[in-house]
Amino acid sequence: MKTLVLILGDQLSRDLASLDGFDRERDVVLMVEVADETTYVRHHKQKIAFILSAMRHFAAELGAEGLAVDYVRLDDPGNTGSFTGELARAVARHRPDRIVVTEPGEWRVRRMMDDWPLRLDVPVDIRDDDRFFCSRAEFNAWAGGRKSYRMEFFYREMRRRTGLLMHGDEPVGGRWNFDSENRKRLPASITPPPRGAIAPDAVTREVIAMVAARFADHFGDLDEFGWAVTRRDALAALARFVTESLPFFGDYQDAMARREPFVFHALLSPYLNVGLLGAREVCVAAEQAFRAGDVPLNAAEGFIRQILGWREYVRGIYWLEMPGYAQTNALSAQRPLPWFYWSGETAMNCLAIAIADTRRHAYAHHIQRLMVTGNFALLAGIRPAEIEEWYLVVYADAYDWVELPNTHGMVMFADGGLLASKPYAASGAYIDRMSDYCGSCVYDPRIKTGAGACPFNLLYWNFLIENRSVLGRNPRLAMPYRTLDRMPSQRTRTIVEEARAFLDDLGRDKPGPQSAQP
Ligand code: DLZ
Repeated sequence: MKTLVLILGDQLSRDLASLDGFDRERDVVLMVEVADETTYVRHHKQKIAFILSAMRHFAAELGAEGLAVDYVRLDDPGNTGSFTGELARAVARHRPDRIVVTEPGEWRVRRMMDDWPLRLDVPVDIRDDDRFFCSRAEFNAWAGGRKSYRMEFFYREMRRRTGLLMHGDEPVGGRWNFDSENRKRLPASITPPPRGAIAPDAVTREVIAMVAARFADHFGDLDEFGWAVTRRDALAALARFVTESLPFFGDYQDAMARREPFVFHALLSPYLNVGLLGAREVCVAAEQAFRAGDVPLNAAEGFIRQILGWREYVRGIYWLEMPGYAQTNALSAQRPLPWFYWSGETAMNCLAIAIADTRRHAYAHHIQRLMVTGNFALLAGIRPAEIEEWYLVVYADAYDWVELPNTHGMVMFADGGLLASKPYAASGAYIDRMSDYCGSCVYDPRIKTGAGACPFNLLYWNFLIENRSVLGRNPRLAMPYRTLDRMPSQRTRTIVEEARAFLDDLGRDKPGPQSAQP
């Protein structure tokens, strides 16, 4: 039986389920660069260059191993621009008895696959993506019957199941979670290691030139492209992270610094999400470094929790709750995304820095995403679908399965608390405590209202006031609501007035209603 194995751009793993049983004598791998995938949202230029270059390298590696690979480039004549169209052409070329594919990461593509057997007149075998610790069926079994889900309980279950950082039945160190030790500000005396950017090779340079020409009007710069595009280089990046950054990762996990866009973060998420690295090997590397005494427990645990806990948890929720999940809007947020998310032109220094970092690197670290760009979108009541698209566009690691729950649930609380127990709303004081951004800002986080007041302060209290009917009884917000209730009514009136004036002004920086994203 001749099999055509379709490998998608985020399935670049040699141990992919769809490659199981591949017959080198008969079978063919198909990989396709298609316009639909490069433009269904207007991805950051670096994201496109990263994926296409990694795809080309992966195809070459399979070819060098002796597998027959049919690779369609974006500018190949006759390229139909879609997965379905390219599969139809490949079926005509190869006349396979069946198509095998690993289930995709996105609901959108999964729906597309439902049509393939009929459209292509070939049976299609869609295999589970077993590159995750927790299968979709296992997650559904865990979630079954719960009204809301909590990452912490899922994470403990996963620690028990995998034995990672376990001592028998007990968590190593006697606690499951060391988050409270991971909130230090970055002192001036500590300099994180340089990023370890990888110089683009000839293949990557060719892709970069093509992306620069074809996607010139997409957001983002290509100049500092430094991503690994092969498994070998991704493994080297992992090794480098474990020795140079992981020892400090825990302490400074939440820190933000003007001149340090990466602090001690791993920058491994793009590699994990396209399959150049596996979740298990990454967690095992962190655990081994801890057990060897090279890395403190708060660092190893904090890092492993992101992958074994959070990453698996959001994927489980995505597949469990889609497609309805994307439609909810618990806080009825309706404001359009301010233009400065694309231009970076805002007087709020923290936002300007996070957006500039994003433009340069197709990357911002977790706390910039959650507590700066995300916190602002939450407090300003940005329409969830607009900020979700922004996150999907701008980050090299963003795919719907991981971006949507993180933004819709964790950042925007648009699911009403299904995924997280409270909205991550914070005033300017939080940003000031965790960063060096505020010192050079025109706004002052210590000023609550009036001239120079940090907009995050106004918006924070205004957010609590405006959303009282939904959030007022949330036990995790009891303290801020008590503080609010003790405020003199004149003060709350001033806050609301000034917050509204600020929000009304936000739309004015946008060049025009239908203006394309840059
Ligand atoms: C994100 C992306 C881009 C930009 N381009 C391609 C492509 O040309 N070919 C491809 O196979 N995959 C691409 N991808 C990744 C897909 O969008 C991703 O595989 C699906 O969204 C399923 O998760």
